[in-house]
Amino acid sequence: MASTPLTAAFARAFGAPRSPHGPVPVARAPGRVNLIGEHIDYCGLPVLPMALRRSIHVAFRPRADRETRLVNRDQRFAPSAFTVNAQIPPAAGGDWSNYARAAVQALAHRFPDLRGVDALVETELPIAAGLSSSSGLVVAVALAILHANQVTVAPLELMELLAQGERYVGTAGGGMDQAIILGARVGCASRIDFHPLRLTFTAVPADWQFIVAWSLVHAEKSGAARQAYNERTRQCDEARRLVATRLGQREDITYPALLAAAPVEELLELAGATLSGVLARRFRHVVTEGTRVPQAEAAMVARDLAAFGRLLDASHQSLRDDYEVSHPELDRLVELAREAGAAGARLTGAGFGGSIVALCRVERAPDVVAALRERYYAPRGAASDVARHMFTAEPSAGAEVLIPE
Ligand code: NG1
Repeated sequence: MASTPLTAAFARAFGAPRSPHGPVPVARAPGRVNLIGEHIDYCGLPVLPMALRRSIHVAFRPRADRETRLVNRDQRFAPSAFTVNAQIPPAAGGDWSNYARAAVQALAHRFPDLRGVDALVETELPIAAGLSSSSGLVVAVALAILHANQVTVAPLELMELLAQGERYVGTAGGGMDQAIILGARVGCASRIDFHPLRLTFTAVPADWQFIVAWSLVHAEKSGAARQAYNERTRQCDEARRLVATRLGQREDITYPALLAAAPVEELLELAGATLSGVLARRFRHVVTEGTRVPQAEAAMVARDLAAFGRLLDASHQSLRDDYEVSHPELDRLVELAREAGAAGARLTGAGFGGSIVALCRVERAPDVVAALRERYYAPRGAASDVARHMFTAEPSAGAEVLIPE
């Protein structure tokens, strides 16, 4: 690490590393692509993501006081500074540093005596592309602070702490992102169960290739998309309570318990008879997506690419029509990927813009990539930058602190 440009940039931003400590350590947090199980983590239902190789890197140095200073190598994001404590005032809405503040505040709650860090942030992840650059920043900053203070937290506890902590930014998110970013295993997708949190790994077949393609539409979670996201979490809650009551179950029954209490067909029938049109559609997405996740996991175990692809397609349709979180550009990308020979494709992440994930056999991937370049990116004037917008996704390892030699 010692001679990486990141370390050199750190020295330019904060001064050369003090001897005898030598070069600075770097916290690395990968992005993630959710394969299936979209908009159901906050309903407590399992999801199936994997980590990406593309990561956020945070080079850091412990400070002797409680200040934290952040510099981003991307100059669109202004430097920021705050004092480590359990009540950190947020920067303006949408400011990138709020994700770092979220992480530090959550840790300061748990460990009152933490010192701060000087930190230089660099990301290979496209921002607001549905690949969890925001939770990557939360996790990387958290690992930097923990390492700088020589504090350890058990992985599952840290996943939950940071999932709660990220709500600081105003999104009522589930716990998928922090869990996969911290817990991913190389070569594998992870089924994440909630309450209690648990990760179960399945090897991604070597002849499967997932392709991630950004729609060129930013899915800014700080704007209207946040409201739309939070609105859906409330709608899911209300739908669950109404259906549970109609079924003669306790109002506070969880979605997993509800799915165990009655067959999906019966739940959908009850929902149709009980809920308004919008709520019935939201409910239908949640319960059908909830059934697709174990089916997809089984298809991966059985190496049944066609079955996995059909589930991706069904998920996209449900997100588009029932959950209404797609975007015409995502629909177009999905359509083009399928026409080019993908076994299936869907929007990934929260939607409202962002990226798609498509699945094909490894040998087919060049055709799919070429078709998207020519038919999606070229007409939009983005063909020259295509490697930034579209890439093949290798299931990668979770976050870590890299210590210089
Ligand atoms: P992204 O794609 O990062 O906006 C969000 C939530 C997830 C999950 C997905 C939809 C956060 C940090 N992430 O992800 O928990 O609900 O949407 O499946 O809120």
